[in-house]
Amino acid sequence: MAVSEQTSAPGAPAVVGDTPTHCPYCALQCGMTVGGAPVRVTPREDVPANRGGLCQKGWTAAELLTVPDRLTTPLMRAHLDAPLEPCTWDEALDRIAAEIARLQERHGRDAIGVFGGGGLTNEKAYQLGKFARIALRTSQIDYNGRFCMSSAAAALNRAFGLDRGLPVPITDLARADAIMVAGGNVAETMPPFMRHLTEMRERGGALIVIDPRRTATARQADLHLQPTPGTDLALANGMLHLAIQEGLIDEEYIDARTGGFEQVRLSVNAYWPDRVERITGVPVPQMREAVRLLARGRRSLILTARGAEQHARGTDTVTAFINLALALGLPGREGSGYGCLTGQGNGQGGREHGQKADQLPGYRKIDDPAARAHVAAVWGVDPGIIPGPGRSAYELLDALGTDDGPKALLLFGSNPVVSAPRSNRIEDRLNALDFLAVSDFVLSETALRADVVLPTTQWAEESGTMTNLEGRVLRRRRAVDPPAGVRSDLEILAGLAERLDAPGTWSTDPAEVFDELRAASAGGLADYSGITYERIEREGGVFWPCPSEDHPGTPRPFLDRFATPDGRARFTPVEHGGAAERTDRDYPIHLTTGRVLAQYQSGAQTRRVAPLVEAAPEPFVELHPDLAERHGVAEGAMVRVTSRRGTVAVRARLVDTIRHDTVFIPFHWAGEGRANLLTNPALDPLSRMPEFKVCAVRIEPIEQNGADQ
Ligand SMILES: Nc1nc2c(c(=O)[nH]1)N[C@H]1C(S)=C(S)[C@@H](COP(=O)(O)OP(=O)(O)OC[C@H]3O[C@@H](n4cnc5c(=O)[nH]c(N)nc54)[C@H](O)[C@@H]3O)O[C@H]1N2
Ligand SMILES: Nc1nc2c(c(=O)[nH]1)N[C@H]1C(S)=C(S)[C@@H](COP(=O)(O)OP(=O)(O)OC[C@H]3O[C@@H](n4cnc5c(=O)[nH]c(N)nc54)[C@H](O)[C@@H]3O)O[C@H]1N2
Ligand code: SF4
Ligand SMILES: [Mo]
Repeated sequence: MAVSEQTSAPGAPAVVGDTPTHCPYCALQCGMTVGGAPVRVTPREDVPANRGGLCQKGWTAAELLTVPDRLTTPLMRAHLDAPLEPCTWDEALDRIAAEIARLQERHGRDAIGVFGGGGLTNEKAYQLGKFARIALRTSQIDYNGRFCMSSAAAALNRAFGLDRGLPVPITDLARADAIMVAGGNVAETMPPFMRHLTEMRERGGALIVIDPRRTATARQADLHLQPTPGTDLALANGMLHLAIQEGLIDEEYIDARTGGFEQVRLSVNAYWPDRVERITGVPVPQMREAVRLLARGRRSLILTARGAEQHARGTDTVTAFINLALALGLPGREGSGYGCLTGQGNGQGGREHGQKADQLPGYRKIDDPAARAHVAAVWGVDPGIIPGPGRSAYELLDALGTDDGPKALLLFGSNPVVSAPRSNRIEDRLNALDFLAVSDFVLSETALRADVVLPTTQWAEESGTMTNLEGRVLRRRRAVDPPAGVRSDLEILAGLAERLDAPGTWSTDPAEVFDELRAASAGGLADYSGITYERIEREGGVFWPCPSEDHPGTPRPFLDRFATPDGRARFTPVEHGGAAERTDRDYPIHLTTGRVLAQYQSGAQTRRVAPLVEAAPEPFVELHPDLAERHGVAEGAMVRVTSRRGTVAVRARLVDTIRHDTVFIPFHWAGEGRANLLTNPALDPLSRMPEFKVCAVRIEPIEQNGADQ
């Protein structure tokens, strides 16, 4: 397909033709065709994930291409208090290169931080990691995936030796006997995913949902467990206790395929049902029913999402669910197992190619000499110049502008002013920087604070690959020409690498970068070396690992063995510790945060799409009518919610679907209603995941006449 070099104004993208590609948003990566004038999207029937379905965000995705405030020229601030003003690409890139040189000269290589995103294509994520390591030679790189799936990743690595979201193709789900979703509201976060669950239920399978709220997903479940936020670990241990007590565990499988069960068997002795009911608030008969449903057939899946994972004990919580899955004999069997639902468009691939602080491409460890030698050879550099591991995402943001932290930040594909925990602190840190550069296609709340803003291409204007929640590598295809004046992230990195006299090659062609990524990943855990653009087109995607061009790819990775040294899955005993911050007299209520259907993440994209704004115009706090009454809060009234870190003012939404002791605020909005002014950045010791899903708050009505109570 020929792509015209001609460019056009932002209001009217020149259409290349009807092009099959994938949605700009979440990890389901629904297939869609983009084309027509004006440009519109139509769902594809040939992509198993969505089979002709799209959610409201997908249906309206074409509007993203024509948002009125689309960035089409680089912007620069002459000095701290000066406004952002248009400049040329040379001026912008020269300024960034000069600031890098100046700050590294004065403070060393680690003076420059890099922050990436799980929405970036594999090619961009790879190039960004390489840019940090050999152009900047900084260890200070991490990305927003740390806020997303890092706890599941750590638990998957610990148990199975491999971090792959779903262990089976999505089409296996409909044939399951039971699926338990812990902390996922897929009816809003991946609506077409529900088709697979509905089909399973129509065939007689059971859906179990664990969520403190009776969500749209929970309403479609056969069984809904409604725990106190932050208590899933105890719940999973309690379910394992019951499985043992009722003789439902699979001893033969445990002997043949796992190690370490005896310790776990002993440790869950202490999780007798009544005690677990007291910790979690889930009645014992419901726990028992869940275990029976999971154990009754041979094909069951336990899936976790952010509700169970975004905790200071997230890794251990996921481990508790994996222990349960292993004891029931599920992982490594066709159509069953444990899986994590990845979140961002390239949530899976984004963490495999080296934008994480401790990783090199192919999911290699940056402190492994063999890994460094392999990747250095592909990059054409001495392994000695590749830095060691750096700080995790929150720690990196938290260190900005401090004595030993980075003095400048280059940011691609994230909006931490809205999405980072304790975001007022992160705003302060960003303000303390000597220099901030942001690449984005809109002026996000973070880009607004930058010294240089680089206008970049977006999904339908570029090509590359994305790895969806199944581990299937897909092609993102260019469907329209980008507006005049914008450059791709690959072009931006190449322009900077050239100015910094960086070693290595800096192609701006995604296909060439993908070929280099294949070589860099060869022999690693996430081996993409057998995947080519042609194969992806021909086969409708290829599952990694895929170590050679005649390898079929790996839709079900653990059928024969796990990726551990002895091929066995590992049990690890884990203990309930509860939320990092307890409720008390001053802050008596649990706050949890999450998503609504019509908004995406920090909202930088979806708050610019009119039908989505109409559907979800403003932040709100969801609370139970009984709790509202106790606090004198009426439906639709403005409420002040306060934690130890900050205060927000949001409108009350009274629902009887939430626990009495818990309130919920979605995190998609900036300003006064920003949920992350409240959240607790307590970090998981292994994954460094912040505790987005539970902290302690109090609520007060705000009087209509403006006076406070
Ligand atoms: N509409 C929309 N869709 C999205 C996104 C979006 O921003 N908007 N983002 C994408 C991304 S990056 C991600 S990571 C996924 C996230 O997808 P999900 O994990 O499904 O989304 P969340 O709303 O963050 O959390 C899910 C549920 O966890 C529950 N929960 C809160 N605390 C707890 C707890 O302690 N235990 C349990 N068991 N549940 C709890 C919440 O009530 C919520 O209903 O969605 C993806 N899809
Ligand atoms: N309270 C609370 N906070 C949370 C969560 C929660 O559940 N509760 N969830 C967390 C999770 S799971 C996640 S994933 C994070 C996400 O939060 P963020 O990291 O802020 O994610 P986005 O809003 O998707 O920001 C992406 C930005 O990059 C831009 N962008 C998109 N594609 C590209 C690209 O290809 N190149 C460049 N240069 N820019 C691009 C977009 O316009 C947008 O401004 O939020 C986390 N924060
Ligand atoms: S479910 Fe996700 S991938 Fe599918 S249309 Fe909606 S946002 Fe896009
Ligand atoms: Mo995420």
